[in-house]
Amino acid sequence: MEVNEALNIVQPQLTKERFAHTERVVEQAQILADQNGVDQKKAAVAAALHDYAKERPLRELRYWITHSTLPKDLLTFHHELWHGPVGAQLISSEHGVTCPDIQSAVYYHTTGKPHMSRLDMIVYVSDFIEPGRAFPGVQDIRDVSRTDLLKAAWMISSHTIQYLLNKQSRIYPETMYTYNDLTLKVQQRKQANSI
Ligand code: DGI
Ligand code: FE
Ligand code: FE
Repeated sequence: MEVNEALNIVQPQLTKERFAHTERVVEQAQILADQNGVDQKKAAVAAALHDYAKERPLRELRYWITHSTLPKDLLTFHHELWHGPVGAQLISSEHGVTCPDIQSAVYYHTTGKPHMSRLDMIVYVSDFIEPGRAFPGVQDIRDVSRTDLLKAAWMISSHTIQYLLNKQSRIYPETMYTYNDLTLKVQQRKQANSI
């Protein structure tokens, strides 16, 4: 699938604002793919599809989680977590996108997961740092992403957990596992470099 085809699939699913966010995530993902030796086209298609299910009604997202193999515990956590996993299913059932690498990047773009591929990290990071984002600290993460994808992903994971703790939100297990995995990888690399 070409990126323009992916964007054409997504556009009718999203508001103008959300589609503009998606286009910026695509551009950011192409830059990070180029810098990290990842297939640019694949990264662009995954980025284009990442929020495919974002604006489906909650009852529909709930329906797909209930009537599929998706983990049921999602339903006991914030509905913000639902659109990635459901989106990964819908791009396959509605548009035949079955590439496991793209599926994974869409599925895990909100929580991350342990042992993310470079493509997973590219979509996870691009979603957070695209130029429309104005979170406190985002500029630092943009700067780091230019040379260090792993560290940028770790900073995002850490930022997300701190943000959720500040709001006294519940943290989905996958979100915690991501933080633990990235923290270990960043620390192991630091140790290896200091030997
Ligand atoms: O879909 P986007 O808005 O572009 O971005 P996203 O899919 O990364 O969603 C980000 C939201 O998800 C953000 O408000 C933080 C929230 N989130 C991430 N992990 C968790 C979470 N919310 C809860 N309650 N628990 C989590 O573990
Ligand atoms: Fe999203
Ligand atoms: Fe997004």
